Amino acid sequence: MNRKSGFVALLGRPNVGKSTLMNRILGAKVAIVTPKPQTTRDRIAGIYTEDRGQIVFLDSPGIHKPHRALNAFMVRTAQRIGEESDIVAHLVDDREAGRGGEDALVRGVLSSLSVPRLLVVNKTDRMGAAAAEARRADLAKERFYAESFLVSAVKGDGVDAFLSALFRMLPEGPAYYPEEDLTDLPMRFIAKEVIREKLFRELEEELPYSVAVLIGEYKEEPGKGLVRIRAEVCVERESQKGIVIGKGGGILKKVGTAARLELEKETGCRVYLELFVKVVKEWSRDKNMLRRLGYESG
Ligand SMILES: Nc1nc2c(ncn2[C@@H]2O[C@H](COP(=O)(O)OP(=O)(O)OP(=O)(O)O)[C@@H](O)[C@H]2O)c(=O)[nH]1
Ligand SMILES: [Mg+2]
Repeated sequence: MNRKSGFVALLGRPNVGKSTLMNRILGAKVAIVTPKPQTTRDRIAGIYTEDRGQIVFLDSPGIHKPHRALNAFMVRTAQRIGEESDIVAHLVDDREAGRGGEDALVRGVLSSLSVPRLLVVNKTDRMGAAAAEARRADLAKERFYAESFLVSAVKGDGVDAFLSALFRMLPEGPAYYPEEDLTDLPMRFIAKEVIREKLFRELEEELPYSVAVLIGEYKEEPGKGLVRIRAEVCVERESQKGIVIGKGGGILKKVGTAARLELEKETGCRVYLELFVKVVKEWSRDKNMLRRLGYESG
């Protein structure tokens, strides 16, 4: 049998489990995951290669009402990811209507695409079989989707059936990436994301949404089995700085330790990680600042 290949977008509202599903399929952590919505901000490619061929999964920012320039960038990124894909998987979970008409926004993006759409109802472990099936049947009844699936990204249920359908639908074609690759993202980017994940998990309320990470230095010293990373944690206001640093530097220390341990595992090296907090006034509303922080979309 000839091998299949193609790009599959994972689209949907924030927090439905797009990144978790991609990591589950890859059997590795490529995308960061947190319990908070709007965790993913960029196009995150996850490369899955096996006997049947190669699928490049494109994890995307959750589609939501864009209040700030950062959010507009995120939604634009999701739209573009849909446009560069051969198949779009629309993930939903057990929550019905989204805040600010998110369901309608997702529907708008999906309608604008000409590729096959698949419905993936995720978090079946939490929903229970009957409720999950009811949700699937309800959403699938209009024939908006070519096929529909029930999965639990956390437990792995239903993921094989989803994968088999993708391989069935994709055309024959060559692998786009070497088969041992898991992503096209450089370690420098991964480091930024890992630090951001720890900040997202540690901070509350609006703070996660006011934080960006800029890697100032990423230096490998293979002779010493060492990686030196210097990163700036950018917040939007002076008042946020103290909260991110925490009493006696406690929060920043906790974030730094958690990020360092994960990056040591990832790189197989010792990691020296230095974090600094810096105020970049209202960066999330400023297009030029966004570009400087790596959120660029032409
Ligand atoms: N119970 C359960 N929880 C899940 C499942 N999949 C994801 N989650 C949880 O849902 C939350 C959001 O998961 P993510 O993978 O970050 O969701 P996302 O769609 O990538 O979110 P954004 O990047 O914010 O758009 C996390 O707390 C996950 O652990 C699942 O199958 N079952
Ligand atoms: Mg995500």
